[in-house]
Amino acid sequence: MKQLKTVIFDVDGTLAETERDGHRIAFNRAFIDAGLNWVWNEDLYGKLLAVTGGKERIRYFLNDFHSDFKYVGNINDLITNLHAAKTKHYVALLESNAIALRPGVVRLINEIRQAGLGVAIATTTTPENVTALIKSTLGEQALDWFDCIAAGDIVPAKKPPSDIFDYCLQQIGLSADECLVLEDSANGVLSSIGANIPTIVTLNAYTQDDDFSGAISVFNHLGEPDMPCSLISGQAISANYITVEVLKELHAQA
Ligand code: XBP
Ligand code: MG
Repeated sequence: MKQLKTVIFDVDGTLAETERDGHRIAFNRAFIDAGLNWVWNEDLYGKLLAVTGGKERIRYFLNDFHSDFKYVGNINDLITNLHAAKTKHYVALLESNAIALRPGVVRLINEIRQAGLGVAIATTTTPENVTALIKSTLGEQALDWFDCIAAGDIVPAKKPPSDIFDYCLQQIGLSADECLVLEDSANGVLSSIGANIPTIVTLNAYTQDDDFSGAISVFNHLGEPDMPCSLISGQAISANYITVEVLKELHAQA
């Protein structure tokens, strides 16, 4: 295994728990704006998360959960317009500091950079959402910390296909075995493993029952010095929370 050079972060569910209280709320506000009586409650949204990408998720909802919906106009235009409205609501939520980064994220990003390693992002969410999350939690200057922010429709196929990670590797000019991915979901792990990148998982309430086959280790979160993380499955670590040294150890054993 080559030396670790860059850590690639997923966004939703990994950097921050954005789905239940962020994206889901924004979708529902967009539906209200459009005069639609659709309500994605927490339980239904957990089912809809099987599909990544907000536009793709609306289409999945219509096909599999609301197939009796009749629409006179072009359904593709409806989906595009709903998603644009949703993104506006989501960005507004982030700008109101509604969403915080998960435990250990700021600490670990700083440790990675201080160790002279790179950080990058590979996500299916819309680029504006990544910009808004980083600006609202780390400050605008933090956008320059990332060697690549690969997001949304920049690639033809969203996770689970490996397109977004393949694109990210190509942009940062590194091979898969020089990198390590932090993900939160089965779709994300399928994508990063599909790109042959060693992967570690920090799961969350929506993904706790996901299949993380192929990941080196699964943890409940990254931890902090005063908030130990727990190993859920996979390779054990010698520390109580994830540090850049732990990442290097796990990467070397991949
Ligand atoms: C999670 C997703 C995204 C968000 C919604 O992305 O699947 O689609 O749920 O964002 P990741 P958009 O875990 O890869 O960060 O509506 O902008 O798609
Ligand atoms: Mg995710």
